[in-house]
Amino acid sequence: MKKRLDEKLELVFQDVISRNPGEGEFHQAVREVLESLGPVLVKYPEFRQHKILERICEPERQIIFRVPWQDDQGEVRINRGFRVQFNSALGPYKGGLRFHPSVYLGTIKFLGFEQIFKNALTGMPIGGAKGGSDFDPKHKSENEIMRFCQSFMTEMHRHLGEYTDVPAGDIGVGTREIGFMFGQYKRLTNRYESGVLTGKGLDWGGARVRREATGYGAVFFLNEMLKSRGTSVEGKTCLVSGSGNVAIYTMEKLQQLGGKTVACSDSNGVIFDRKGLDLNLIKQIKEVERVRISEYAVRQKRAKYFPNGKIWEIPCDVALPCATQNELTGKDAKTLVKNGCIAVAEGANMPTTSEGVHYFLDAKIAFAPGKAANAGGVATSALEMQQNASRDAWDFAYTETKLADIMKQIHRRCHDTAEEFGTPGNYVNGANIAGFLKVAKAMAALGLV
Ligand code: NDP
Ligand code: 2IT
Repeated sequence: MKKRLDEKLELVFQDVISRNPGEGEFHQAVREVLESLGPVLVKYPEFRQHKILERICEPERQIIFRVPWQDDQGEVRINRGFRVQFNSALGPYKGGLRFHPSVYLGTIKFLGFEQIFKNALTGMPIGGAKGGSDFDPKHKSENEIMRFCQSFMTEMHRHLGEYTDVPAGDIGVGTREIGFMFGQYKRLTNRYESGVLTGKGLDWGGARVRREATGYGAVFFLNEMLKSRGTSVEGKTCLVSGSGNVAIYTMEKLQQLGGKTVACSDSNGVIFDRKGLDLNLIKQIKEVERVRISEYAVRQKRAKYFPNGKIWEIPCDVALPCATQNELTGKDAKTLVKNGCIAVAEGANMPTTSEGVHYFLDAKIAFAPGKAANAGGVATSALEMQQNASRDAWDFAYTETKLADIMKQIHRRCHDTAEEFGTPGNYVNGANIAGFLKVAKAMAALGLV
């Protein structure tokens, strides 16, 4: 059930609803942060005077633009592009680009809002932003993807820069798309400005471990959380939803640490392999051939494919939702806990509905919210910016050690902050409060801007 907000926070929330009508996910993300902040405003009354909350809920800049392109038949197509530059108190705007037909302004605002606190939690100098388009990359040829990316960047380039705004990937945007956009940015600006995008290929300014970072980071966080409860990933049976970038490298790190993933999914269905999924086969299907996950059951006979199946009904010790927002409901949370699940780490952004989150918190299982658990991706993006700025390229082991350290620190920060504010073990409060405090203090110091 929803937590009550105190009167002043309720007013802030109602104002957000009336200023941003119809943007349900954005309201949800704001409410979830506000629910944690009551005790913070008691301790720091100056934040009220500076109207930090009202300011933090209003993006610094929102850009919406037309993206015209031509398909392979010569037909003109029109999509809508977005970049919401939410907060730059800690550094240049930073956050991914999502290409998915469901994208509208409310999606980008919710993701940009989450990104502010996530980026603050990493301890790196990066502000919060998000962008994307309602373009559907499915069933498009490589040439169509390239033409779309070029058109998208033709408008967006004027708003970017290594000191201004640095996008990366998200759903539907990986190294291939970042390459097409980087090529167009370079052409338009006549600058080889590596630091303007992250998630680049290793041959042209990319950083080792960025591809793996979000998934690896989520498992590092999960393991820290389990260790603080006297156990670890080793020997655990795991569910990982999705089968994209985050899901694949979540499964890889789980496997390296002795966990067994028995199921993953895509938007069409669920794959179940009781002996543990064959990661090489998944990579072949998703990264090389770029086809549907149902193909796994065609090639691995012992596996079962459930079209439209519900992954959260499979018994597990640990669940990692790594696909999309609100994919794990209150009912799913109940089923998971009933089946013995002891920990949930969100690889995706806001994959658990607010009912689900409250259910997990009340059940006192270990629950890691996305803004903490999936921060390894953007943290490694910041490491990529660092390498670009010094024209350096670190090796895999060194970079992975840095990522592991960062995730450990984020865990510690969330853990200790939850305790300090009277809710030990509540990583939702820990992450919201620790992230908020860092940004709020910087905003107060920078004056009324
Ligand atoms: P990908 O595009 O690589 O993969 C997305 C996966 O999620 C696919 O399996 C996709 O299935 C599934 N999916 C997407 N939308 C839906 C939907 N509406 N319903 C059901 N399944 C869906 O994206 P990523 O792995 O990069 O991103 C996954 C999540 O992780 C997102 O929430 C993203 O915001 C978050 N994230 C990503 C980071 C990164 O570095 N990439 C960093 C931090 C968070 P299908 O192919 O059928 O669409
Ligand atoms: O949600 C996220 O943190 C991302 N998609 C990654 C952002 C980034 O800039 O690396």
